[in-house]
Amino acid sequence: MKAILLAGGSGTRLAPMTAVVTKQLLPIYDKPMIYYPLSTLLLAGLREILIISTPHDLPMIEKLLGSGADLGVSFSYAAQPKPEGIAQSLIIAEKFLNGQPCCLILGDNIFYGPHNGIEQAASLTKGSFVFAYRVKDPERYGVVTLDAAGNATSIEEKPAQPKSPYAVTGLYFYDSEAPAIARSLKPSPRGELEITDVNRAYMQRGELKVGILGRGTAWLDTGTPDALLDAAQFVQTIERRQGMKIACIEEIAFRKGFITAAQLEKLAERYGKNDYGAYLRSVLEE
Ligand code: TTP
Repeated sequence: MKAILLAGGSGTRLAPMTAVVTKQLLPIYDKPMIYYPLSTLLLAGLREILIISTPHDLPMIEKLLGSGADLGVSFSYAAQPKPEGIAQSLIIAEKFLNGQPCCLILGDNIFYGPHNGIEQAASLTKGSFVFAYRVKDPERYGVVTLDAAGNATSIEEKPAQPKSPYAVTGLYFYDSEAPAIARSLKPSPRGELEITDVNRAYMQRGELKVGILGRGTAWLDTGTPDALLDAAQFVQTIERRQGMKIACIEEIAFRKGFITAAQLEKLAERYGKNDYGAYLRSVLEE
């Protein structure tokens, strides 16, 4: 399965922090935001990743992440000229996907906790799979209801009266039909190709499965100043307590066997004596 990391958008809620740089390059505690969704993909074993951002931000993201070769993975890059919706990423990615199923993750979503469900979803070949998470303010998200077998029974974008507390998270798995479905959509009143409409199309075919991320999992989005700070403090709390890093992409690449110890050592050298470099060396010594 191939993966798409969508890291554009306008970031209006975070302005002026996003006046000259995409939110995905803002820090969440000790690393750029984009490392977090990227780590989710790597932990799921996905190694062929298309990164989509604005024409302005794409060169900076490419400078940060490069070809992926030093992590034993492959990054490709594509621009989304205007933020015309999350579902548009499936159209932009169509050539890259080349008829394969895909995983789409949003650049401002942080997942922390057991990853087994996500790894399993990455073997999907037919239909679609999304993750739902219980939140206090479902009206801000796509909201889904499901039956006992995990089939979606309704899905609505930002409903005034949510039918359930379950928000659809920014991690989606689709079969090879997704780009064609996205192409068949009309823009919503807010002028976007809505990912909820892609999901609804699958639901209408009886092909939208929903997995609940349990209360032992943290799903954070980072679109507002408060959410950004909450996420940073969450990461700081766990990292300080455990002495282990969340979303350290070099460590993940090593533990997954994408790179050798010698390659990790070389990556550590980049950071000299700073804490990040020391951490990478501690992984090697373990
Ligand atoms: P949003 O948070 O919905 O939008 P935004 O990032 O533009 O922020 P704001 O609402 O404050 O203006 O986007 C969710 C994620 O999807 C985020 O990582 C950006 C990304 N995105 C795109 O890359 N292109 C798009 O067209 C849209 C709508 C979102």
